[in-house]
Amino acid sequence: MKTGHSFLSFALPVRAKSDSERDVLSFLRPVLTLLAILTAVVALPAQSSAQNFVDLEPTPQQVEWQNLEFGVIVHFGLNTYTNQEWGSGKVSPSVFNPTKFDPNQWVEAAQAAGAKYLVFVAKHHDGFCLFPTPLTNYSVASSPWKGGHGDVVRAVEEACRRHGMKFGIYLSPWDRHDPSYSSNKAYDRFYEGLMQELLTRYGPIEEFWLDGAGSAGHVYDFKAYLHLLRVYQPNTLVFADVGFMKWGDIRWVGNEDGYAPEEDWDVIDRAGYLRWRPAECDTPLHRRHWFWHPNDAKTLKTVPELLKIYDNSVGHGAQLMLGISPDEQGLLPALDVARLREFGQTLRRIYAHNLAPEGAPSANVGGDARAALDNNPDTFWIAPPHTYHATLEVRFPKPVTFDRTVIMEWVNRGQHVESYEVQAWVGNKWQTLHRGTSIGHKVIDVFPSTTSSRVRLNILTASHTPAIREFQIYSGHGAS
Ligand code: FUL
Repeated sequence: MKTGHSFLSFALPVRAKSDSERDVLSFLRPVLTLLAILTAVVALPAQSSAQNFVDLEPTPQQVEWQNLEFGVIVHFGLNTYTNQEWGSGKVSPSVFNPTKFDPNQWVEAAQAAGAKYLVFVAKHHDGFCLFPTPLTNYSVASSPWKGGHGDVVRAVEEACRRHGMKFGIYLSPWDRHDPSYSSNKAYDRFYEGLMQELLTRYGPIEEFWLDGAGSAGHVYDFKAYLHLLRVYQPNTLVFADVGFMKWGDIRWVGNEDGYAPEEDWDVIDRAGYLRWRPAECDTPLHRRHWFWHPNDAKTLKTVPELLKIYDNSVGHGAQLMLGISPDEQGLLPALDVARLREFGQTLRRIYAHNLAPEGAPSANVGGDARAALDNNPDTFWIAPPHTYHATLEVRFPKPVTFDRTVIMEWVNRGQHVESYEVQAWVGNKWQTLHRGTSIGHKVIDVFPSTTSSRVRLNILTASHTPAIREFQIYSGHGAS
């Protein structure tokens, strides 16, 4: 705009010396002015709103959240007592009466599996609130549990804090009970009221879940919801699925199977503008069941199934969110607890012994390559400046046998690796064990068991100087 103003001030003060000149000038002045404006516009410095993929970086909150890798979501409410997944909103709160309610047991079971955060469903689609609120009678306060004086959200939150587990909340926008739902504006005020209570009563909220199911055709005032959220909980990350994606800091991976694609980018294009939106893979521990159902042991996922899910979610740079569901007593079933423990034990066994620290970077690797081999994700190796291809070779004093690698990119300044190979020196040449695309927060690559004293991460292409937190080498053989 500055350029434009200087052009105008040059063009306008043209003075005439005679009447004829004045006539010509009075005719020309508007033409000159128009010309000046056009020239100014054309001469404007190119102000582009285009963004470059390589410039996109996560917020500190996103970095912290991505480091958690694995969380659980807990569904517990009226559906638990009615063998339902989507409650009608017409079930009486009188059915809610857990006799052995113990959220410590849920948290301990989730931690035994390795989960680092827990999102609790404070209101599902049936509209029943698991916390007391003056805004509706459809809540635990109208149930016989604790004579109507209980607060499930509070008890879960306290159990999480006690065990050092991060705590999050799911508050379904779709509401099949509250009469205000038929009016967009009235419902907005109701939903905001519930949000305000949840955001101000229960301490720091790690993640706020916006589930889009059932909401087709309803218009929500997300701008106001998010405003409220940022006022009371500026560090909370919003999960948002299909319809609400614009409002999310975290995106739905697009299925409930726990699978992220092998090529998984944290930056996505939302109709012309780029945003850092890491994916969360939500999937229930029981096939297709988020709530507890009687006689449901046959849907319980096996350890090999869970390991496959882990490899395809956490192992593809995304977050795993496993759904767990307490029964009508308020306890996770013993079989579920045992399965979670077994899953966690197997993970710990596979990743117990990282071989990389036993080796040393070969002399031709630039930078502090040991930082990627020290089993410490808080340190990282940066390839020499302006290199877009780099190799990190590890040499072992004697051959090691391994069948998987874990690679972590330092994403604080962006996700840059676009293609890479894991290779081993076998029979006097480099043999490619795995060829991949994106790395991001973490990738797990599994391949046939290999023995070698030289292993390398060969970064074929990076959009910016690559930075690697960890290049870990394991023999998980037989563990799964
Ligand atoms: C879905 C819901 O419809 C399911 O009932 C469950 O809550 C799952 C986590 O999200 O969209």
